Amino acid sequence: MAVSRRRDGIYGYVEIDNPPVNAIGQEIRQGLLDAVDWAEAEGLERVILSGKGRALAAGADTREFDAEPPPPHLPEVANRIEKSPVAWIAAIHGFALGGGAELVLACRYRIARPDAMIGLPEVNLGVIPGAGGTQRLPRLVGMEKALELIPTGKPVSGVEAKAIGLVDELDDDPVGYAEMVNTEWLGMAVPVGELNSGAAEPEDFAKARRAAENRMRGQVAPLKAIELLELAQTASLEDGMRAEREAFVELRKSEQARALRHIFFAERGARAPDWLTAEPAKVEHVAVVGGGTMGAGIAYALVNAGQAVTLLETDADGVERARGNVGKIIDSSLKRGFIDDDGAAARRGRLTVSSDYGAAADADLAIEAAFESMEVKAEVFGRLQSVIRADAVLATNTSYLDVDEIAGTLADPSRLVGLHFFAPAHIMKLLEIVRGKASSERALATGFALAKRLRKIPVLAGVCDGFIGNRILSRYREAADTVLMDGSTPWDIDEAMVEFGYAMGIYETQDLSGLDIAHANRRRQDATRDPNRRYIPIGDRMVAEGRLGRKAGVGWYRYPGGGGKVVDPLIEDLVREEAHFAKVARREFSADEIRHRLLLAMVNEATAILGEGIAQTARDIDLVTVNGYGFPRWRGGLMHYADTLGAATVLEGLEGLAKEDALVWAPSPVVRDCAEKGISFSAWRR
Ligand code: T1G
Repeated sequence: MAVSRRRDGIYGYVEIDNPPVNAIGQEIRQGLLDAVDWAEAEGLERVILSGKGRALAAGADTREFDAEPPPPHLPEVANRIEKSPVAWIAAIHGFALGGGAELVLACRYRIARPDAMIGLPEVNLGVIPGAGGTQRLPRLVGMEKALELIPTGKPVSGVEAKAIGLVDELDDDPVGYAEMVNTEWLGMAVPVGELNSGAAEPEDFAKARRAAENRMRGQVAPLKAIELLELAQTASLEDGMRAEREAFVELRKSEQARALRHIFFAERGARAPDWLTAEPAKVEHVAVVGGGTMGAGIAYALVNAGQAVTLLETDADGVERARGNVGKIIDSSLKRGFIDDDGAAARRGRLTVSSDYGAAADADLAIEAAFESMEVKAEVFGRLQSVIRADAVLATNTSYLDVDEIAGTLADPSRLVGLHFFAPAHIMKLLEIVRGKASSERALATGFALAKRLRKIPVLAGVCDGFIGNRILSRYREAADTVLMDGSTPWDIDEAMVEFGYAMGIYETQDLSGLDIAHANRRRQDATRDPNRRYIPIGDRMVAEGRLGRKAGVGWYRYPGGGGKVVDPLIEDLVREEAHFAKVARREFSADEIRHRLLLAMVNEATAILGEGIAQTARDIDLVTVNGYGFPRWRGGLMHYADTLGAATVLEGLEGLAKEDALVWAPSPVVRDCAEKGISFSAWRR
């Protein structure tokens, strides 16, 4: 890790070298400061700043953020570069993000590769640009553009950067171009800090605030960034940067920033467990069985990652439907510019759709994504194992069914693993890798290797009803339905959880997916349900009334003309009637009480999952809840949030609720254990 520097004549070359992403830690900051002194002492005419390896710099080293980062601080480095009599030129390839972009803004001149990525994404980590970004960016690209980029954290490509004036030139060899920049021209470049900061209309700031409050509801950093941009219109660079620094230091210590850093690093730490040393199968050709929504999404994710795919269906009609489903995704990716015509052709070229299982005979892996019925899955695996190579790994995408039972239908159960994708499978990053009792380590390792290839977030799960995420969701739904029966409404419950930070409440979400899915799961559980556990029938009543959700035009809400949701007073009558039949004395529930119950229900279920070894760590539960179930990212995940409450508080809350229903609210052993030991849920280990 270092900042290397060399001279060639009157040119200086300064290169940031801190693999893998040139994060700017203390050593890099010191190295840059030393390079400014060196260039001046050598009387150089220019310094060309670049990054070694894949990019210029990923930004400040966020691993330093849990404590006061050691000096020198990045604002000082940026200011020294800007004020130096030696002109610094930024030569940008790969990404220049956060502090990396702030160094670029401090340079006198900027050249980028067209495919570079430049941005100030700090709000995604719960902070704001802390080294001049909020003060220099509007001076360079104008306030309206700065209002678009900083509160959203959105990066721009090199081409877009050139178009808005964030960089001066585009070239495939930014360093080479920097060597040819005309001296007089360079001499005329005005330091960004000396430019006037563009102003914007009050309505522009109001619009940015509304956008931040809509899209990043509950988050502090985007609004603070807008405040600092507003200040940049009138304050000197020095005063503006002072205010920015104070705000950054404050935010860096905030719960939201800690939560967002937690999930950022948790996602990057999601990989095969250390004990899993088996060699994964080499996977080049994958069979996917079932070309419905899930199967088509999985097939696209695979061809998108360069894998050959044979998508199997039952008959000619099924083949056409499947081909159409994947074709729709390819066309959409094409239309949105994610791929070009050649890319689309290459993906189509890697896809075979057939009703002949023999077409998958040489597949290295088969993923079953057929109808959620044990009979169908048994039939699919029976056919697969009769044609596919004996060393091929088999996987099921089941959301709820028992992976061990499916494995039991195979001659060799050890080759089966669960790969639970989340719809849409080519977009959602979460992948629950379900370990059956018989799953071989090779099969598991193959699942993790596939996750890496697909750039998914893998989480190891044990076998239980719903694995990790769906089991927590079932408990969330049960707790919500209980509050509904006992006195609330779907919209009050949804609003309470949206205020907590969910983008959408559980009732509106269920209307999207369809009430029949949970209904089918409740029927499947009838045989094993604890007869002493209070059963909430309202969901069954809804299905009985044909209120299946958006697809039926009515569910928990009504969707007139297929449009947006509207509250439906009829629901209150249905609930009142069911409550009457159940002899429930209904009462009011405040939003706080709704949140208290629903969140404690989920935390308790999650700790039970932890205690049973279905999930390995609290961090894994955070990955699942944030990346698969809409838990607010800026709260760090369900268990990170539970740790902000503390185990003792969770225990006390559960014991309070247990007075009304001891069975449903019994604190899990892990809650008791953490409360007694005074440890966090994230520290708990089996
Ligand atoms: N600090 C420390 N480590 C980082 C890092 C960072 N900023 N960015 C990435 N890493 C690690 C990551 O944990 C992983 O580690 C490895 O690098 C590869 O990352 C003062 C305050 C740059 C687009 O928000 O968006 O500057 O797992 O798997 O998919 O105003 O990383 O290998 O041990 O993500 O190719 C602002 C955050 C910081 C950018 C690369 N910057 N990073 O994506 O690789 S705050 C950011 C990213 C700041 C200043 C402010 C992505 C990437 P490991 P990766 P990737």
